[in-house]
Amino acid sequence: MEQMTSRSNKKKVAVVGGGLVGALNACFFAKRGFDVEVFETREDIRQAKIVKGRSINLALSHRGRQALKHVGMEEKIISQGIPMHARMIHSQNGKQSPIPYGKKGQYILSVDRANLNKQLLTAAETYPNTKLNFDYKLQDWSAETGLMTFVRSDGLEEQIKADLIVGCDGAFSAIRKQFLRRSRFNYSQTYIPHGYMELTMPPINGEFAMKPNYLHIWPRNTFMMIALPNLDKTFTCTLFMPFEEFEKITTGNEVIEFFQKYFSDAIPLIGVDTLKRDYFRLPAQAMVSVKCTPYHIGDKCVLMGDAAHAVVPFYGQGMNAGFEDCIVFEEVMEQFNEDFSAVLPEYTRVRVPDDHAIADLAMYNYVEMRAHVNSRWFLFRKRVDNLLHFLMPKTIIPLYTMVTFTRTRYHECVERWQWQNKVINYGLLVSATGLVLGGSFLLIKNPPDINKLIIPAEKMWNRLMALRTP
Ligand code: FAD
Ligand code: EGO
Repeated sequence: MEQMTSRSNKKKVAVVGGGLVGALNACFFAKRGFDVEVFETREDIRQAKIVKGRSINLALSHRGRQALKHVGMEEKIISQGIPMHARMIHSQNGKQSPIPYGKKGQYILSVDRANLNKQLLTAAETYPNTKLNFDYKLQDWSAETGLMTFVRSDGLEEQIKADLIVGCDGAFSAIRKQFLRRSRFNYSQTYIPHGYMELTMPPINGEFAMKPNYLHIWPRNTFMMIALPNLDKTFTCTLFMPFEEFEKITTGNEVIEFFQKYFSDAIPLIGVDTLKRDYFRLPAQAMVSVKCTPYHIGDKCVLMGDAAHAVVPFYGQGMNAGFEDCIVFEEVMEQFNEDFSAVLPEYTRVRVPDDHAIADLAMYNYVEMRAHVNSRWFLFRKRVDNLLHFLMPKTIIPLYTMVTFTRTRYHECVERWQWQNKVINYGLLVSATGLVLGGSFLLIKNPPDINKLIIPAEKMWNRLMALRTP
């Protein structure tokens, strides 16, 4: 057994998973002076020769940015992101309509996942009290002793102990397996019927094929496609549809036929040959929603990011929520003087309602979008949202705005949204009542000539009678 080498009298924190949340969390713990070690299954992506074929990008918004700011990384990441000031809605006939996200400074950023991950790992490494270990796959750990067992690709096993284990190992977390064996641990996971596939839209004549500073959306009810811009002037298109539908398409010509029907404007932009090829490069990927509680075991272990709450990607909040987890943990650490036996239960208490709320909101968007949202409805809904906000800026704030551009606790966004809906419904009721009363008042003030009403009624009666055949 190997004890993590002590570089100070500070406690030792093992961060399991060197993905987005793990790498950021290492910075947070290192900044507080802990002895931090990160353990990541994969090789160091900064040295990886085989660059993965797909360049997936993500929408970074306010919550994620605030977390990056805490560790001094905001400016650097922003400078490598592409602002998206509005959605661009693509109608079936090819028409494009922009709908701004909000006021001028309100935009989301398209960032490259691999680049973000690399930058965060490098930032973590600059702290002298941090060590990164790649090719370390957590196999098992003991909730009693805190002893972790890692396997390496050469088959060797290593056992390591830490004062605190931070599980940031993603939606299929190995750390979470020990939680599942315990009493009073609640867990649910749901695979949705949709899968997703990423397709690259290359530049045309060295320029972006579409306007770059937008989140491009093709809402077609159950078939949805989005595109986010990349620094290399490509777009990454993500096609969402039921696995059943993915399976129906088996030849290149069927791909084109399908796109012809639903996303015809994208065919010349992606290119017929590229489309025929890329569609079959990788099978559609699954999406899972995971909710659980509590997030901790005693003073030993805590889950963050997708390990605690995988959400479906229909709000663009998964990473943002995971990054915000790090801020919330930091705040609780401050409040309870880094006493893990108090910090961990408090973290569960404050964070679970918010992570569960965003998991529900993301699932709600999925259900709503696949059921009724085509391009007309999308435009109508967002225009109504923007109009109501313009008329009553203090009272009505669109839900998407609260979630994306503020740090209002997710569960409060939901409560506030429900309250606003009541206000709007009350407003509609009052207007409708007003119309009826106003109409009645006008009728009383200017009573119509009774004969003008009776004569047409009589005529109608006679006609009806004439229709009667004995
Ligand atoms: P991960 O990124 O999954 O990282 C987990 C890490 O742990 C990995 O590096 C893995 O190798 C490692 N690991 C796993 N098991 C072990 C083990 N046993 N031992 C050691 N290491 C291990 N979020 C947004 O905010 N905006 C978006 O626009 C957005 N778009 C998305 C689109 C799609 C199609 C999908 C699927 C997700 C999207 N998300 C988005 C969500 C986002 O990808 C995740 O929330 C985010 O990656 C979570 O980070 P994480 O570090 O918790 O997990
Ligand atoms: C009526 C109209 C009801 C992710 C519109 C609901 C999500 C939902 C996947 C967009 C933006 C970042 C995203 C909006 C709605 C990312 C997002 C939205 C998608 C799909 C996404 C919006 C990556 C839902 N944000 N969003 O308001 O622009 O509205 F279309 Cl499929």
